[in-house]
Amino acid sequence: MTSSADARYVALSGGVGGAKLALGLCDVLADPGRLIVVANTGDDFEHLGLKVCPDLDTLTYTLAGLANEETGWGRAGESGAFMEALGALGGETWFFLGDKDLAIHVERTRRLRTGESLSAITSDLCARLGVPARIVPMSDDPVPTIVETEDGPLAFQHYFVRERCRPRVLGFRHEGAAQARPCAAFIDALGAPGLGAVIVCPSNPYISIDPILAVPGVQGALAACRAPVIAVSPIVGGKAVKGPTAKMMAERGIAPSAAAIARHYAGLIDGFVLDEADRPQASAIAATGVAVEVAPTVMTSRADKQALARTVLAFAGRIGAAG
Ligand code: FO1
Repeated sequence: MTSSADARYVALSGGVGGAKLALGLCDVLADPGRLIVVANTGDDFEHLGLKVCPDLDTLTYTLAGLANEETGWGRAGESGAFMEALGALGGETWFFLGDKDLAIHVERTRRLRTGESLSAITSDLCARLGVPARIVPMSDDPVPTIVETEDGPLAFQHYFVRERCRPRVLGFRHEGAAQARPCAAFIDALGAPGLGAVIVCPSNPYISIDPILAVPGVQGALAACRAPVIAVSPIVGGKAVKGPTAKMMAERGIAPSAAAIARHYAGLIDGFVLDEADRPQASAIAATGVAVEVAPTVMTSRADKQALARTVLAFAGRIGAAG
């Protein structure tokens, strides 16, 4: 384990919550080029003939300083002329594609059709937009998340946006996972010397992190990697900081808590960061053999993001030094 300024870091992330910590990491690392952010692509879908990759784009816009800070997804200063015109023609408007945002879907789709890989396209678009870290999709192969609900199976964005997470969730499927290969840059980073930590961002474990773990080879590479794997709880005070994590847990018979998140990641993580509000759960989590850090985890300001990033890096350094 390398605790010096030249350590490399891998972060596993979904969209909005994960991107906040990734931004904090970029801010506090001496060289953000040493951070590789692995994005969930289970949310990806084809819509209006375009390949849409919401978590990749949320990470890209956030790290490029272009994100819409109100929604967390999409671009700042966005307009909706395309959606309005589409609606007037009777087209599908349940999924909002802003006028500026449209460009990334059109350009990615065009390049995918020429045979370029999603990871190569992402690297190039990130460089063009000035993203300081490396962002890679978990896989170049499609692994769409299917949400099994009381209304039947739903494609992820149909569940999440069109149905507003209303149907009760029975489970999740990661379609195509068995045939998928992880991105080479991701697996190489886990095996590379000088890895300081793997950080599981405070994203939804079911729909953002589990799809990454479902890609064959990922869990083995995480188990083999010598750096500490540290997760940050997306649940604070029994509620999700954002999104349907708590609702999904309750629907699956799991009382939403930071401790339940730590249990979900049992066997994968060496360290767990939970919020001050959940301090009473710390000793029970520590008793399972996982190192525990209690810290403010709600990231409202830029300073909050940087503070949590510093906490996670220092925690990783201590675990690494002890191991
Ligand atoms: N989320 C919404 O709730 N409504 C939308 O219309 C919507 C459009 C959208 C367009 C591009 C994009 O990159 C993300 C978008 N999101 C939208 C967010 C996205 O559906 C989810 O936040 C993620 O998939 C969950 O991480």
